[in-house]
Amino acid sequence: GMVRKPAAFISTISDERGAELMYSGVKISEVFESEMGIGGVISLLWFKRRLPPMYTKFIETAIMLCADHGPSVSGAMNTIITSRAGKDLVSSLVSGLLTIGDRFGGALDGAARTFSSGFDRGLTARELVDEARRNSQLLPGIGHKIKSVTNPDFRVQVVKEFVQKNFEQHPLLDYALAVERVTTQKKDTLILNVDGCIAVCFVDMLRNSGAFTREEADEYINIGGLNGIFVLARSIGFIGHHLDQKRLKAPLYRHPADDIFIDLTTPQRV
Ligand code: Q5B
Repeated sequence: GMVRKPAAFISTISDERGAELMYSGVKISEVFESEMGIGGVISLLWFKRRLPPMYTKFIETAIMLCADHGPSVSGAMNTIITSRAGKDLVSSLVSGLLTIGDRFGGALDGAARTFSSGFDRGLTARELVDEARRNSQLLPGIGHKIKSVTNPDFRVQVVKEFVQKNFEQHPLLDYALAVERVTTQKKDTLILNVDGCIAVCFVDMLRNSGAFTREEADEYINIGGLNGIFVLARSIGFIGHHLDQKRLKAPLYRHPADDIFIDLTTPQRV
């Protein structure tokens, strides 16, 4: 009989071969008729299911809040400098995106793993903080360079209030807030930051929305998809910064020498 050539790869999220483009089995016409918005499109292409409107609204809220945070943050500076070096949109964008990681913007996956692991092992907030200190680890999702208890981050407030008002259960958010109460005793900048807050609320959505099995929820935490929210959101801002610099016809950037301490006297390490 006929033998089918083995496929080079398998893809399970979209299909453009028929009369209509499909996102995870949903026709593009239906995507528009149902007015699912960008949150709905993300839920189809990232999670292969239609999440209820409250959760697509949560995803959209997170994206809107993380779209930009001014020109001083690592990623925006990289984008601006690259743009001013005469580079194109894609180069400027990826140069900004490459700064996203454990310290800047990319703490969502680590926060989801750390807080859910502490919660699942039944550690108290204090025990989780002590464990991190014993292992000389910083808690992902805790701490901010500028924001503090006395200078709260409005973005965190919005996410927190949305989830407290709309999610039936939010045990991970409650746990992370208990951890924040411990860490802010040490220093008032050690707040639950925007990465951390979105991450724990995401875990609450994955675990308690009824849309995912527990195995699926754990898988999304393990494969590290949550940083995608910040990456996608901040791409909006980085593109904005690139266009801004081009519009301003900003020249090549060179950092002022008087802002750099050059010290050639430190002994060489061999
Ligand atoms: N300590 C964020 O550091 C920052 C601790 C901690 C336990 C912690 C730091 C950190 C984890 C990674 C994280 C996401 C680097 C941040 C973002 C998006 C953004 C950015 C924007 C946007 C801040 C002082 C003392 C020391 C430390 C201890 C610090 N963090 N202990 N767990 N997590 N966090 N990143 O202020 O005893 O004195 O040595 O890495 O969640 O990126 O807007 O800018 O939208 O663009 O320099 O919001 O927290 O703090 O290093 O002076 O630490 O606190 O061990 O203790 P800082 P340090 P000690 S949101």
